[in-house]
Amino acid sequence: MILSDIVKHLMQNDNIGIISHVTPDGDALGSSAALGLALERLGKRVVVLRNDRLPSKYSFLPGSHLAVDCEKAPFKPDILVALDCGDVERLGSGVMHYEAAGTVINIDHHLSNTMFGNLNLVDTNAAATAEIVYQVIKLMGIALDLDIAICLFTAIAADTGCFRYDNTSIVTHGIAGELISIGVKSSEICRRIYSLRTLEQTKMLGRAIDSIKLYHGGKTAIMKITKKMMQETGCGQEDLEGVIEFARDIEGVEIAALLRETDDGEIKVGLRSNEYADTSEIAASFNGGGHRKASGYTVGGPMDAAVETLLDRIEKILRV
Ligand SMILES: [Mn+2]
Repeated sequence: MILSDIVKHLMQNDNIGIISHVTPDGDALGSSAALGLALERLGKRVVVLRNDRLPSKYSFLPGSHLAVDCEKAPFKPDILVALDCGDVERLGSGVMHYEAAGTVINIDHHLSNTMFGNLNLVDTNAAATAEIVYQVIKLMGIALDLDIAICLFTAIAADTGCFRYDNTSIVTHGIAGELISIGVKSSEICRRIYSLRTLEQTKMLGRAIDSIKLYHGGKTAIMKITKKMMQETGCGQEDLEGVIEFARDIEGVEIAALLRETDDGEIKVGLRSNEYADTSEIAASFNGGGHRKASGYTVGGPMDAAVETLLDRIEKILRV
């Protein structure tokens, strides 16, 4: 069984690198820190390799002493564990460790995962990669402490919209219950990652909401964020997590898209659906990926052209 193979590899090797995807979200950060702390308990040499800086709202996460920039790894890992990462490109500058590592373990829950590891544990039923990391930690025989529990809980809460999305299962609630029994403050973490915003983030949210237009008889909501809006509000891309939900939450909407102009003029597109639409299909057709109800891709500009091609693609899969 792949899970026990993975545990065996982790137990038998001492230099372990953990990496996740560029522009990390709560699952990427929480899963990485949880596994890092667990392996540290076993006396392993562990490093959590970071592509991008830590978004400030996740600065409360334990395990930051394990994290370094990809370029500054203090040792060459024998094993590289990639978490929550659908393909090698998502490793960003971490690809150098991917190429150098003896064994790559790929643990993920994305439908679009390319099975790029030597050992691949991809469970698309898991609400978060952290649910799989929880199983790994348990099988290694490590008792969950409060720090590990906070990391796992944050990761799961982030990927389930604090237990609101329909990826939330009995398993999800079971794990969350155990983590709460260890001392995790559920309401505090959900507030930190979902409701708490700086004034700048709040102003940006207002402008993003203001940009929403509906198409296809109200079934598609498009939100646009320009470079200029980012400059004027002083926000960076890490300030936009969750903004797209305000488009998805509009009554009657099946597919919501957030298009953001990057500094180099590309358009990053996030997609969400409510009931039946498989957004990962749309993302894949633009060389992106993700889950059925949450996915993304990047295309060239300008913004209006990106909106037009996206609307065409969406129209083909919407039920009218
Ligand atoms: Mn995830």
